[in-house]
Amino acid sequence: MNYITPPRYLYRRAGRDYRELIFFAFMAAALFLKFYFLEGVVSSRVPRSPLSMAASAAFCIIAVSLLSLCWRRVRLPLSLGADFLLTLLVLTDVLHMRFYSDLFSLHNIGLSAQVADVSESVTALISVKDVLRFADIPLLYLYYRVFRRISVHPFFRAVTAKRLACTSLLIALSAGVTAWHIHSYNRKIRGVLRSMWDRPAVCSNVGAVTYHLADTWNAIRDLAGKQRLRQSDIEKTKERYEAQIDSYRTPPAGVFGAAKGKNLIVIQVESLQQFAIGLRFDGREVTPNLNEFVRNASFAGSVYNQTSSGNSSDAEFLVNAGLYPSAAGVAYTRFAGNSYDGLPKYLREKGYRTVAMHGDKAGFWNRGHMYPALGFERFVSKKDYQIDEVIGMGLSDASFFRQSLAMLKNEKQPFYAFLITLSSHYPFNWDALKKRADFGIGDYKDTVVGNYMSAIHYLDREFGSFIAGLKESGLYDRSVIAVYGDHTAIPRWDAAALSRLLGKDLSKDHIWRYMQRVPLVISVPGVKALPAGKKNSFGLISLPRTLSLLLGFDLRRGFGADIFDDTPRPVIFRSGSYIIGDVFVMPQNKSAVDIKTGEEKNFDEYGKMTSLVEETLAASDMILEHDLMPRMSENMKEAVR
Ligand code: GP9
Ligand code: MN
Repeated sequence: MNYITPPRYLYRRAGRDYRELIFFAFMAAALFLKFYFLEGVVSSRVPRSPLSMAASAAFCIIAVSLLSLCWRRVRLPLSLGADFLLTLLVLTDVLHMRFYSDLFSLHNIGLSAQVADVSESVTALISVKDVLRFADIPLLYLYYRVFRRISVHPFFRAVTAKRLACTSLLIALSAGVTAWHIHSYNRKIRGVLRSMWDRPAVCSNVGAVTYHLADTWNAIRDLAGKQRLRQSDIEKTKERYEAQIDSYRTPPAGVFGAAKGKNLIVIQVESLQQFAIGLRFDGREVTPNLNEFVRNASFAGSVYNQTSSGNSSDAEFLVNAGLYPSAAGVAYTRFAGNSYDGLPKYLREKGYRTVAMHGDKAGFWNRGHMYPALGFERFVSKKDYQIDEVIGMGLSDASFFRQSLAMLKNEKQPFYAFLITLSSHYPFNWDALKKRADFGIGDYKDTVVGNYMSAIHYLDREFGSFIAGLKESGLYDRSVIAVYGDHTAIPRWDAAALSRLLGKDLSKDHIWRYMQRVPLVISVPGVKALPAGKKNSFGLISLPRTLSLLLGFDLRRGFGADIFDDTPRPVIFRSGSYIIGDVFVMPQNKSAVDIKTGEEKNFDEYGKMTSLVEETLAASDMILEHDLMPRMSENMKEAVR
């Protein structure tokens, strides 16, 4: 083969040979551009931080520098191979963004097939432009072939001490800058790289490469932390699980099948805390529509917030999987590959159409992968709604309720519709929200508590329209409607403002703890009052069984007993503390206190209950970690008919 000899000035200056340097500089630039454009695709959905580019540039420099220090003979194949693999990663992300509006995660490997509306094959997704992302690889190879022959010196040179020192310095500098950036981001939003609540947002802040490094680190941690599963573990887990199921009671008269054949509409309201219900400000009701819903409801009470670092997704998980949040990381992002046996799957088996609706991206909290795993047939997410009004993180509640109602009217019945609202999200001061909702908060203007009142007042107004629409369409009388808050809203550092608003001192621990409740309101057509337990406290984990009993199904799955069961049972929190009746027990501090009066109780009396709580959390964790749900549900017969 005849090569054209390139002019020397292209690769030699002042007696120095720059062929190799040009090779690696070109490779680094090409890689950087690939990540740069990928981050461009991602940031069409979330704002991009300029530092994300710096992080990706630093990574490209590090990767290429390391390759340039490898043994000469393997430098070329290693470099081209690494380029190919990184390009493949970029392409995988681009395809994921196209379909899921989300980035690829190691935790989701093999889950793509679960998403019902992804029917096209991967090849149909790829365009010619995508293949061009690999173009630098043959170009680099060609460059090497052409330039290697034109000098008696080898193309790839030996690593001298000077070169080693310069490259190491470059690596150290790049690594230092990246590490500092990642550290400050992780500090600003605590634990974000572990929980990965919004992968595109993480990517847009720390860069695509850093996102993948964090994702890989999480996967390694999870794998390394996974204990070997022994037969005795399975037996212990099964024993606890079955004991829990066996402890379920036959509900009191008037509960089982009170809403037989009806639809189920569950509305998870963002940050709806118990104190907001019935709250008046300046003589005006903050939530007039919710208050009316409460007045007409068959059950209106409160349950304790049991969520952990998964926030909204943990609330959904408690209600739909009947399991506790994950001990480490977030169940939704770590365990979407598991089999679940909760409410949606169960109702689907019973002939219900199961639909989840939420006006945010399908990738947020990994919902796009998690919902099919939980048994939802359809997920209506941001891409399915007409985005005609945005508040904060996604579609406004007004538009969300309006469009969801229109869809539900056409849904096959009976259905289970799970609706998650969004606009009343912390910090409650979205500009668009302020424009849409001016509650007149007086001297609470610009405070968290004041903004919260406005946000919840706005939610309440749109909730009212939704209920009116349900009534008009006849769906109200054909549906059980359950409304609850996903978790609390006001952080403890703002307790003083809340104290002022409510006119009571919230500074004591037990009183603050008692405030950590969210409302639970259930409307059953034609039922005035449900005989719910009065002595016991409950958590969101009680919902699956509660709702199934009303629909006439004896769901014997998950760790939550129903709210009609008044036998003393603990409301278990992820930390290992729990509430039994009105006593809050903190085994970590060996303390027990009456949550209503503040009276200290004798902790030693709670030894047995504490062991039960430990065993229950351990069983729930074991089920999650080792995907044991299918083995738990064997032989679970329905007792109530
Ligand atoms: C976004 C929303 C997140 O989809 O559900 O809420 P959060 O988990 O941050 O409370
Ligand atoms: Mn939430």
